[in-house]
Amino acid sequence: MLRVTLNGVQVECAYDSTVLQVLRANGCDVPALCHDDRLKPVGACRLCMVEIEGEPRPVASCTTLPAEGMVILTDTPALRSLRSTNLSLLATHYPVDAVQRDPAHPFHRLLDEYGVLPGNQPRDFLFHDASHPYLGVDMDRCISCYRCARICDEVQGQFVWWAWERGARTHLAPDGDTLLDGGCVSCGACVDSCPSGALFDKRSTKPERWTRSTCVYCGVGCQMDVGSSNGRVVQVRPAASPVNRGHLCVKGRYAFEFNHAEDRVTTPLLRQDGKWHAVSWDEALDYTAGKLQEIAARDGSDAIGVLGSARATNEENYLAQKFARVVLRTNNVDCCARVCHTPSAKALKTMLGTGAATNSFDDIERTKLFLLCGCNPTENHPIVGARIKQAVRNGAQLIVIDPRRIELADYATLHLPVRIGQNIALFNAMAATIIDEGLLDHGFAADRVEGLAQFVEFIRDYAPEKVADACGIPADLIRSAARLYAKAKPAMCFHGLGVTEHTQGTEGVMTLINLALLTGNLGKAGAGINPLRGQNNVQGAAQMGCDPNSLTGAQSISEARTRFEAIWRAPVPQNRGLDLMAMMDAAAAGSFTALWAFGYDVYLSLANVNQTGKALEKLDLVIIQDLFMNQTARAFGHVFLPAASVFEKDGTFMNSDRRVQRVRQSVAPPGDTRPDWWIIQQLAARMGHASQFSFDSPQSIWNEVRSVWPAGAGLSYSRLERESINWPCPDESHSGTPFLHAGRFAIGQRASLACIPVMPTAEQRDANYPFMLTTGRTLTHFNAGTMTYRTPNTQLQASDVLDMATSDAQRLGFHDGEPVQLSSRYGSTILPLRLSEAIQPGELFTSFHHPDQLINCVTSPYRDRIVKSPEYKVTAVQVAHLPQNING
Ligand SMILES: Nc1nc2c(c(=O)[nH]1)N[C@H]1C(S)=C(S)[C@@H](COP(=O)(O)OP(=O)(O)OC[C@H]3O[C@@H](n4cnc5c(=O)[nH]c(N)nc54)[C@H](O)[C@@H]3O)O[C@H]1N2
Ligand SMILES: Nc1nc2c(c(=O)[nH]1)N[C@H]1C(S)=C(S)[C@@H](COP(=O)(O)OP(=O)(O)OC[C@H]3O[C@@H](n4cnc5c(=O)[nH]c(N)nc54)[C@H](O)[C@@H]3O)O[C@H]1N2
Ligand code: SF4
Ligand code: SF4
Ligand code: FES
Ligand SMILES: [Mo]
Repeated sequence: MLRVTLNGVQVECAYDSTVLQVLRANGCDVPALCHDDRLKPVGACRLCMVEIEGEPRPVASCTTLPAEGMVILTDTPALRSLRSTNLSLLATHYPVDAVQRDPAHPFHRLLDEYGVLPGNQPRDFLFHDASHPYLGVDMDRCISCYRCARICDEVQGQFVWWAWERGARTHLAPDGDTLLDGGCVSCGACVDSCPSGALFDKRSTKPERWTRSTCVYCGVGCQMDVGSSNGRVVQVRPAASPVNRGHLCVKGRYAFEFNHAEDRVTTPLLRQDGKWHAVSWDEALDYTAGKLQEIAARDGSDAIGVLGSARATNEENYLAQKFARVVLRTNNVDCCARVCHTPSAKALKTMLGTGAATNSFDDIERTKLFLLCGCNPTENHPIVGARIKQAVRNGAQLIVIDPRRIELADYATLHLPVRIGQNIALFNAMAATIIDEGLLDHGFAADRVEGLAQFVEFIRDYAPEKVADACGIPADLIRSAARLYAKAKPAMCFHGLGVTEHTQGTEGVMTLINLALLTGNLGKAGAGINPLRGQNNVQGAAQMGCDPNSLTGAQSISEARTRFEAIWRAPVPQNRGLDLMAMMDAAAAGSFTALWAFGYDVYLSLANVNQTGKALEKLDLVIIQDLFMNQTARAFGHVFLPAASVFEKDGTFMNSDRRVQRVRQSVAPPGDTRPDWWIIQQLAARMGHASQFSFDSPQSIWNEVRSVWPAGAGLSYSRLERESINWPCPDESHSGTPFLHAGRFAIGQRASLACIPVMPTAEQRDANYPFMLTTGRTLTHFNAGTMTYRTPNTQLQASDVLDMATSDAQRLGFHDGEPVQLSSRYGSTILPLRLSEAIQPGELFTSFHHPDQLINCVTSPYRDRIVKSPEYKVTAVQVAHLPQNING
């Protein structure tokens, strides 16, 4: 620590702080208009000036470091006069009427404090844009601090704002007619940083209170402050946390209006004679309990199943699986992790011993190289995407393996547009290169790797030259990628559904783990194999035990049975539980008759709608617990239980890098909606299990979770209040585990390499179905679309679109924007076509978010060979003009 004298008082400060930080830490409030903690200081506005003894002139405190014994003055007549002069220069063009309209604005108060009148001088040029649904622009109020441009460059990495012209004519504007034309992704960071009101949120209701919580959308787990007024969410602001560091994406920041949508279901509903009727909770719960008991007596416990929700809290998912096991007496419980990263969890658990991301997001700034495989972070995990971009700008290298030229491919050292479905051939060829060219990490292999000799034999068949044609990647590019990955240390791998959602999904992840084992990229900072998990709590839903084969904490039923039986005071069922896909198959076959799905739109989101429909229509009881009448409820529901949203309840989520973070209630649940945990407990009580389901709060549920899950025992609510901890965290003095497998794997000293031969999927192109379709996501919409399509994000994107290579479109006479018929061997839908340079000829891409387009009409019935995730990423299709377009 250093000691300095601040306005006559001695204070201590850290070596690496700036003088401005010292002032602020000591409650000394100097104006600092061009400063933002998230940005590199530039010292441009000259308002934060201070006098330092021995310095001939005042200095900018934001760009000055303290020194031992420094004597600092912040408020002298000379400084006040200097600030006043500088402020009037900044306000030369500032409009007077803006001040009159809103005198309480911080910038206007500052003008007032320094007696500065806005100059009100006309401007030569002004950028106007009234078209953005969220961002308001009034560049008349720009004071040229460039915070918008800097935060857009330095944090979001979008480079939308440019300073045009010189001297007095200098002005900020995007390179395009509108912000969106200029590449804006609507993150709101520039609005957040702008001190003058030139950029502002169009939705202007002032919050009465702010509540710290976790984002309701993706698995990044951004921390946010939710502003509410009159029982409504009216604003969201980013919070400083290790995950998002004061930044959000368009969904977290702006897409909250679904919460107050007019068609939010706010009373329990029962379907009678084909029509929904509003009923009381007593009626709904009595009916549901009675029906479940009747079905259990008639068809047996194993004819019933529960699907937990990746959108609900850990506490609620814990209760959901406990309900299945204790009340229904079945292990038939699963969640939508089945369809996305169960392959990752299975591969990581099998090979390394823990089925979760090995490293933490903190390592993004520590790694030398990113290997991105089948994930699209700038759209699907935007805060991770933005951090990767900045790390690459700061010198890290990047390899992108994705059939499409995703945004990050523009930043990549190498982009390998692997042919859809050919990951394993490619990853094996990279492994073959590492062996062949002597790039193996010998020390690591000797210490920690098993099965090398056998692997060396096996991998000979996968020399890049042998598989290049199949993967669609030239052999020398495969070799370059392998060399780059093997030589840059540490190297960090992130992967997504482009690896997992295949018939060889689990095996695809195993071949990635091989690469990390061969190069020693495990058990250290800045390395690892990291699935980018999907929803806000998909990691948690599975970890809490919404999985037929494991109990809370991914503990095997046979090993952990005694612990759970003691705490639950009930036997853990003996049956081999059905996973989600097995439940569907059993339903179609008639041996599974009741399903309770909460926060999961099964019908819309499972592959092959036709097949899903045939299963769901056979069920005698479909209980849906959701915010909205989702597609499953609409078509097949018998009971609808209206749930409170994430904004309306307390609890915790578990993010992609194993952090448990608090969710806090901001507004009251509307109408008769109730938190999922309340609903589950009520039903359990009606079915004779009140004593095991009598928790009075999410915290008391969480304390039971901690008692059954040793690796989570240290994560008390009181710690979560002030810390962000990655599990394993076995006790309250443990500081958490940012990276796994240090020194030793969870599975043992050594991990075994996996010899995985390529087994082509049965889904192949032919003359009738000449295109290969892959499906995924877009930035502005989220999964089943129930939430984002009820927000102004629809103005950013109105529907799913089909991306086709421009060369294919020209060859076949398709036009940009034309609605086309997309058909596979399984079904058909209509959607607009978009010409794209990002997609390879012969391949197509679309998202699956819009309920009307129901893309899963088209996807195939094939599944991962090991954990059964649907093969959403590979479908042979044809594209045709609509009849009216041919005629007209
Ligand atoms: N904006 C937004 N964000 C989301 C979601 C959302 O709906 N919208 N959903 C959330 C959820 S649930 C999840 S699971 C995550 C998923 O996040 P990601 O894993 O990033 O999701 P996808 O877009 O489905 O697929 C990623 C990439 O796989 C590529 N791909 C397709 N086939 C192949 C292949 O054969 N090989 C390789 N190497 N790549 C291939 C696609 O081109 C695509 O760019 O996103 C989460 N975040
Ligand atoms: N073609 C194709 N299909 C896919 C995929 C793909 O890549 N391609 N990806 C698959 C993947 S990875 C996933 S994860 C699934 C996602 O599919 P889903 O899990 O069905 O989609 P979500 O939109 O995440 O959320 C489901 C429901 O949760 C509700 N909900 C939100 N918050 C709460 C809450 O607090 N309580 C309750 N009870 N309900 C709540 C929402 O209203 C919504 O109806 O889609 C899969 N489908
Ligand atoms: S909203 Fe985000 S992407 Fe758009 S201009 Fe502002 S900082 Fe840049
Ligand atoms: S990156 Fe994910 S968690 Fe963060 S604001 Fe966006 S949707 Fe929310
Ligand atoms: S805040 Fe220090 S010069 Fe602007
Ligand atoms: Mo997912």
